[in-house]
Amino acid sequence: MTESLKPVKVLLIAGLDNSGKTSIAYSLRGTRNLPTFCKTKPTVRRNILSIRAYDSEYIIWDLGGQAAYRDEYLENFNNYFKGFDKFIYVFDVQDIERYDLALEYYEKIINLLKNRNNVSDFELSIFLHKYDPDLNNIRPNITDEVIDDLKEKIKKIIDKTEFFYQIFKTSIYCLFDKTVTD
Ligand SMILES: Nc1nc2c(ncn2[C@@H]2O[C@H](COP(=O)(O)OP(=O)(O)O)[C@@H](O)[C@H]2O)c(=O)[nH]1
Ligand SMILES: [Mg+2]
Repeated sequence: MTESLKPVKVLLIAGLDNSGKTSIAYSLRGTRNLPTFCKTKPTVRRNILSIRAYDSEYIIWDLGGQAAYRDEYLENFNNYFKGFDKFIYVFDVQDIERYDLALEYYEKIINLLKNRNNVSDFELSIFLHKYDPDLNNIRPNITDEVIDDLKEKIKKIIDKTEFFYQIFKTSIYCLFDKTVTD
């Protein structure tokens, strides 16, 4: 009997440098321990992780976010943005000074994707990342209004009626959950 081929799902993660892409990739892989997070260095070009879970194989392409790489991806867009099932774009909510730059990069990617015929071949998720549980205390300047304003700007770039996507608040610091049950 021949073993049936396992489906492969490809996830592509992009965003500015330091937005948390590599940490998210490790979290998705389940390597969520402290030494792993302490080891993350700026990603050189791209980082590829492979994960086997249940009866599928997942490949995560983590695209390095520094300016030189961003330019390279946009210039040779079709070499990098091809054959993926899910695209995750990461905004660092704690990096208010670079919201505009992050939006600009996001818009450029979306416009290039829109110019293709197969825009609906994949799912799009947007992560408002570093939305840590104690964000209100550690960064009181990041108010609900600031986040809402960012969300509005994201929605203006591409409307959900044109292409469906979801926006999530994410953080790597949610590993331990404590809920009263009794
Ligand atoms: N506060 C906070 N820091 C994070 C979070 N995720 C990643 N970081 C930190 O952000 C920095 C950049 O992370 P990294 O994954 O290398 O970002 P990348 O350049 O986008 O791959 C590191 O110091 C991480 O520890 C998060 O959810 N909350
Ligand atoms: Mg990285």
